[in-house]
Formats: sequence, structure tokens, C-alpha cells
Amino acid sequence: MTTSRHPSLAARAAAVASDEAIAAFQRDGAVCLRGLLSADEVAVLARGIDANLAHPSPRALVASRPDDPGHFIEDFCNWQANADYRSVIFESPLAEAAARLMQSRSVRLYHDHMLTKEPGTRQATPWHQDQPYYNVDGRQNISFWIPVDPVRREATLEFVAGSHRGPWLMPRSFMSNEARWFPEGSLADLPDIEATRAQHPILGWALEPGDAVAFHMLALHAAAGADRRRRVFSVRFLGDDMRHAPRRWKTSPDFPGLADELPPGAPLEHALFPRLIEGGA
Ligand SMILES: O=C(O)CCC(=O)C(=O)O
Repeated sequence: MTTSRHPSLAARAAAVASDEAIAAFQRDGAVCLRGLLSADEVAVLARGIDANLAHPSPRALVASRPDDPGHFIEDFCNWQANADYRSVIFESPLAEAAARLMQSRSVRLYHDHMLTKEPGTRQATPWHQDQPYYNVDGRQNISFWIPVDPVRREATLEFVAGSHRGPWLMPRSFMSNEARWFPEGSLADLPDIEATRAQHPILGWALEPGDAVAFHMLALHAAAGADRRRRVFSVRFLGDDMRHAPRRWKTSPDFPGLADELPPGAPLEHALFPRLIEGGA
């Protein structure tokens, strides 16, 4: 399945995902795109997040402790059930911006991920890379972190510039710090970035609704807790060279049964991962 694209989307994406932004994404693994979404698109997305919060899926999880004065909730893979998510994923310039930044002819949806921190949430999102949690291999990939509430510099998503060049580092569970994905010892552990912040080229931007931060799935990133409400939609796309990499363990998110349908190394040609822009694999 490939969706038809409105001609204006390419021009909107080119205005924001400029040549400078492409160079920054390729160099740093993360870039801030100001005003990528319109006020109407942000309103649709906020409505989608509120509906998702009111009716979380069975995949939702609480990522804060019971004694946290706030609340951190995540949910995954809801685009098929949530019409507002679909509208923003399929009808906004996100896919065109993804193609430009990834330098990819094709763009395929990977999944959506909602992350809301209620006011007073102490729980930080620890430093991590996303790709080691996933069932995909390849370099042409991208996530957009899209807040629908203003986010101050102190509470924003931060990145270690250049970390998207690798290596892969040990993914651990956010709250219990367990190595659930790769066997203990099989990947190097992350350095203690918080303890040595001055030694790392850390990037982060205060954001207004409509802004989006685009980042590579290997970019090291983290976020503090939230003193104000912070509703975020992250959506992830795959480019030409991305391939299915089934794991022996449950990935996050999990795609139950997919390994029986798609062989290792195959393009993600499956109804779960619709192609938004044609070309390439
Ligand atoms: O929103 C957060 O706190 C973390 C976001 C994140 O890790 C992601 O979108 O991959």
C-alpha cells in the first residue's frame, strides 16, 4: 500500500527540512525543525493523544514509580485505531521531511509512540539509543519527537551529537536497568553521561507546538522529568536500506507473529508498515 500525497507537502517539508537541516541531521544525528506542523495539525495530534490517554491500548505502560508525584505513560502502535494519529502521519509533511533528512527515496511507517509526562513527573527518561530495542537493521531511519505542549530547554529531549554513528550500546529497561534485550556483556554499556555532561556534545532545544525534533534511531537521547504537562507523539519511519531483523527476545515495541511472516533481511513489506513515499525497497 502506498498513500497518495498532496503536492504541497513536499514544498512545506523542503522549507523546514532545508539543506542545512539535512546536513545537521547527517552530521549530528538530530535536528530541530521549527514549525513543521501547522496549528491545525497540532490540534488534531493533541486530540489524538487525549483520546489515547483516555483509552490506552493493552500495549501501554506506566514508566514512573507509584510514589512519583507525576505520571509518565507510554503507548505504542496505535495508528490503526486512532484516526487523529493517522491523519497526522499520512497527511502532514512528516514523510516528506523524513525522506529529505534520511536521504531516502522511499519512506515507510515503522510505528507511533506516545509519551506523556504529567506535571510534577520526577521520572527522567534515561540516556539510550532506540535501535537496539527494535527489530530493524539499517542506517536510513528517523524518529520525530513532536510535543503538543511547549517544552522548556530543561525538560526537552537531549542528544549526544554524533552518537548515531555508533556503536550500539546495551539497551536496558528504563526503571529496573535490566539487560532484557541483548544478553548481558554482548554490547558495551553506556557511559554515565549525566555524571560527565561537560565531556559530551549535548544538543537540545526549547520547543513550541508545531516544532519537531528529528533524530536517528542510534542517536543517544534522554529527557528530564516534567514540571509542566508534556504530551509527546513520536513517530518513526524507515528508509530504503532498512531490513527486518527478528530477535530471539521480545522487542519494544513487539510485533507478535511478524517473524513468521517476514524473513530476516527482508524489506518491511507488510500491512503494519505502510509505504508513504514510493521508491527504493
Ligand atoms: O519523551 C521522552 O521522555 C523520551 C522520548 C524517546 O526516548 C523517544 O521518543 O525515543
